[in-house]
Parts: sequence; structure tokens; C-alpha cells
Amino acid sequence: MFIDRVRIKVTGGAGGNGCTSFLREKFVAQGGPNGGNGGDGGDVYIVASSRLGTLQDLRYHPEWRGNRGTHGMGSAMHGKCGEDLEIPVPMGTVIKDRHTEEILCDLVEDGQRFLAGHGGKGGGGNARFASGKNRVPKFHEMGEPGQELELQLELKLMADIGIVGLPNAGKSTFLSRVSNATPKIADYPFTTLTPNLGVVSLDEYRTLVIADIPGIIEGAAQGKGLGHDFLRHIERTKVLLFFIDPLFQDPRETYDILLNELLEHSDEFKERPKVLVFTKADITENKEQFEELSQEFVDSRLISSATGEGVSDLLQLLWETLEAYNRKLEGQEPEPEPTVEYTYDAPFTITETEDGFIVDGKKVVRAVRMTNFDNEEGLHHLDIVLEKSGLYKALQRMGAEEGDTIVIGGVEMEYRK
Ligand SMILES: Nc1nc2c(ncn2[C@@H]2O[C@H](COP(=O)(O)OP(=O)(O)OP(=O)(O)O)[C@@H](O)[C@H]2O)c(=O)[nH]1
Ligand SMILES: [Mg+2]
Repeated sequence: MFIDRVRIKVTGGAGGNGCTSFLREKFVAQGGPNGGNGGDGGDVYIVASSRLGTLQDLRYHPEWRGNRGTHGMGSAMHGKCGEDLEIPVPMGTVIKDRHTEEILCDLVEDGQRFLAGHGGKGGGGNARFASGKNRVPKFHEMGEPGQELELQLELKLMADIGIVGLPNAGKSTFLSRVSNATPKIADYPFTTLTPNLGVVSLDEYRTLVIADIPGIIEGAAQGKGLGHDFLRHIERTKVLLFFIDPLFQDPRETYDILLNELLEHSDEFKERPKVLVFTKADITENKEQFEELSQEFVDSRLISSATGEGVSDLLQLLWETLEAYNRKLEGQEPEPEPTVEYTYDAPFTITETEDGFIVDGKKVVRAVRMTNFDNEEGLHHLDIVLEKSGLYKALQRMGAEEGDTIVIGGVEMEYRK
């Protein structure tokens, strides 16, 4: 199976800054605060689209930044929110955290969305902070920076059809005949060492993706030969295509071995539609044997990749089998969640360091990032927010001392009791 893999960095749009301003009118000596709020930054979504087939485009565009909100202005004018941004990816894209490798989302359906970069909140203007205690606040909040995520996107190209057979059955030869793939072919076992994928065009509108894996031998499910590692690759294929060279050994025995190994690997293979094909029809003995075998295996086929005999009929049969199976699956699959959100919502976490503490947590980090540190009143406001969040109490319990360094959202502060 081929894996397409790219790394991208997504940053939500930054919120706009709030504004500090006061009403100025004739005959009014000092008017009230009227600074507007900044607009929220736009979110960034990763969206599955049936129009895309690979992750190639993202290779040339690894950084995505959301639209920022505009700043608030005087006369209580609020900033505009940034518009959301969409990153299109093919269906089947798995989104992982680049550092922890945790799977955050599996985008399966057309239009399914993953919120990868929350936009930052717009900062409050000074009008918002007017209260009985402080009628003329002379500070505003800064816009919150957007959430940043470094992601790894992986696309497993899923094959519709998986070919299983003993070594030398003629799997790779078939794939090279019907598709664009160019696997290695030779008359010794285990010519194929890694899976090959080929795309077969039946006509303008119908394509099949076929996977050819290394030959399977008896005991493969326990790790014999090479096939074992690759059984999991055909787990995700929808139709199993058995290839048997009748000349090699008793075909009934071969069929039992192949089926057994599959079932030992996973029960799921039981329900999977299977197509049985005898190969190398151009060899006279094979043709003779098939006359007898076809009585026993009534739905089996005989083909020759050398002469092309039976090949297009087989492709047609594979197409029909696949379509029937897809129809059956459609009735069974539950609707996926339309949007999955990445959240980091613990109130806060505190990690002790050599000279103090590192604090993480959405609310407190946001409050710090939105503070204008040049403004005395702004600092006082932050102090109140942190106090209310319970952070100071928690730090106290953890034994914080006067002068300790507290790092919140990358900003260093000194702890005072
Ligand atoms: N006469 C004849 N020989 C064939 C045909 N298909 C494949 N062969 C030969 O059979 C041998 C094995 O073919 P491969 O396609 O490499 O077989 P495979 O199943 O991929 O084998 P592994 O990769 O080792 O599992 C080669 O020598 C092919 O030329 C056919 O239709 N007719
Ligand atoms: Mg091969």
C-alpha cells in the first residue's frame, strides 16, 4: 500500500486588538470609555474532498495561517471577524499530531471537517472593562494569537482488490498487464518483496485499484515467508482475488492454504467477497486441468496474462463484485461526525521547574496572551483574571515562593504573594 505523507503547520487567525478611547464631545470635559473590541480570528479547517486524490499540493504549501480579525476602534466600533479558511485534502486522510503521533481525526466522508486551528479571540476594548470600581479604564486587551498545530497528514491509498496467491502464481505479471504498475517479474519465488499498487482503467469512468502483495505460504499468519507482514495491507481491500497456478501443486490444497492463512490472520476475511482464478491458461496442462476444476469451483475463472485470454472478462467480474459489495456496505456504515474538534480544555496544568513553574491551560494562557504588558491597568486586569481562575491558590499549594519564575504561554513573570 502506498502512503502519501506530508507535514503541515496550521495557525488559527489572530484576534484583533481592542481599543482604548474615550467619548469626546463639545462641552463634555471627559467622556466615558468607548474603545471597541477586536474581531475574532478566523478558524482553519481541514476538509475532505472527493475531488482530490493525493496530498501532493500540500507539499508545496506546508504553512497555513487563518485570517486575522481587525482591530477595534473608537466610537465603540468593533473589529470584523476573520473569515474561516479551508484546507482541502483527499478522502481517507488521517490527521496526526506531528510530535505525539496521536491520531486526531480520520477524514472518511466527502465534506467532513476537522477544526485544526482555532482563531484567537478578539481583545476587549476599554469600554468593556468599565465598572463601578473603574469608570474610566485606560487599557484594552490584545487580540489572542490563533492556536498553532503541527500536523502530519497521511493518506493510505486503499486498493479495491487484493491479489493473494503462492509465490510464482503470476500475480505481478497480471498486474503489469492490466495496469500502469511495473512490478518485478521472475520465475523464482518471492520476486515481489513489497506491495505494488496498480490503477486499472476499464473505461473513462470506471477504475479499479489492485494491490499485489508478496506470495503467501503455509504458516504465513505465524510469520513464515514474507506474506505475513503484508496480510494487513489487504485487510483494507474490498475484494480478494485468489491466484492459483494449477500446475504447481494440487489446486484444492493451495486454495485451502491461502484461505486458512487469511482467516488465521483475521476473521474479517470471511465476509469479504472472493474471486478464484486459475492462471497461465496458455499452458496446455493447465487448460486441461481447468475443465475438471471448473466443475468443482463453479465460479472460478481461467486466464493467461501472457496471451490476455480471459483477462477483460475477469476485470468485468471484479468490477461487478466490487460494486455489489459497495452497495452492501453503504447500507451498514454509520454517518460520521461532521466536524471533529481538537480541544485542550483542562483548566490549567502546572509543571514544576528548577526556578519556578510552567503553567498551561486555555483560559490562563489566553488571558496572558491578550495582555498589553506596557499598560499598568492592563496588568492589574490580568492579575484579577488569574486570581479568579484559582491559579494563585494552586501555585501557593505547590509551594511557590516570592521571586519564583512563572511561565504562562511563553511569557515569564515573577511570583509575588
Ligand atoms: N506461461 C505463462 N507464464 C506466466 C504467466 N503469468 C506469469 N507467468 C510466469 O510465472 C512466473 C512468476 O510470475 P510472477 O508474476 O513474478 O509471479 P508472482 O505471483 O508475482 O510471484 P511472487 O512475487 O514471487 O509471489 C514468471 O516467470 C512469469 O513469467 C502466464 O500467464 N503464462
Ligand atoms: Mg510478484
